[in-house]
Amino acid sequence: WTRERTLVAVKPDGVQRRLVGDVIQRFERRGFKLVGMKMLQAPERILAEHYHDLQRKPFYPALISYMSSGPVVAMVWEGPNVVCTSRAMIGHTNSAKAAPGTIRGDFSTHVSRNVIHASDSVEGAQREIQLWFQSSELVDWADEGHLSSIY
Ligand code: YYY
Ligand code: MG
Repeated sequence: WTRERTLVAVKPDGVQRRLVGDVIQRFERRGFKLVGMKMLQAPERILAEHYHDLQRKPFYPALISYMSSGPVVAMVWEGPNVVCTSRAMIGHTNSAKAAPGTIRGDFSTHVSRNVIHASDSVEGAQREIQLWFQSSELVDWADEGHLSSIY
C-alpha cells in the first residue's frame, strides 16, 4: 500500500459561510489523517496552474475571480483510497446534481459556488499537493489509532 494523499480546499464561499469546521469534521470522522493545512489568499500563479486544464472554458475568468475573492483553506488528507473517497464525500461538481449527504449536496445550490475542491485522481493529487504546499509544510505524524496495524 502506498500512502495515498489528496488536496482538499475549502473555497472562499465556504470560508465566508463558516463551513471550514464542518468540512474538517467530516474528513476526521471518516478516519482520514490530516497531514497539512493552511489558510491563504490564493496567488494568481497557483490558481492558473491549478485550473490549467480549464483555461479555455467560458467560465474560467469567473472561476479565477471567485477563487480570488477571499481566503481558501487548503488541506492535505491521507488514507486508503482517499482520492476517490473524497470525491464521493464532496459530491457532484454541479451542485444541482450533488446528492444530499455530500458536502456540495448539503451546502451548495450552484456550480459556481460549490464550496470545496478535492483532487480527482492520484496523479492530479500529487501535482496539486506540490503546487499548494512545500514538503516542509506536510507533517508525517505517527497514527496510533485504528489504522496503525494496517500501515
Ligand atoms: O473537480 P471539480 O471541482 O468537481 O470540477 P472541475 O470540472 O474540475 O471544475 C473546477 C471548478 O470550475 C468547479 O468546481 C466549479 C467551476 N465550474 C464552473 O464554474 N462552471 C462549470 N460549468 C464547471 C465548473
Ligand atoms: Mg477538478
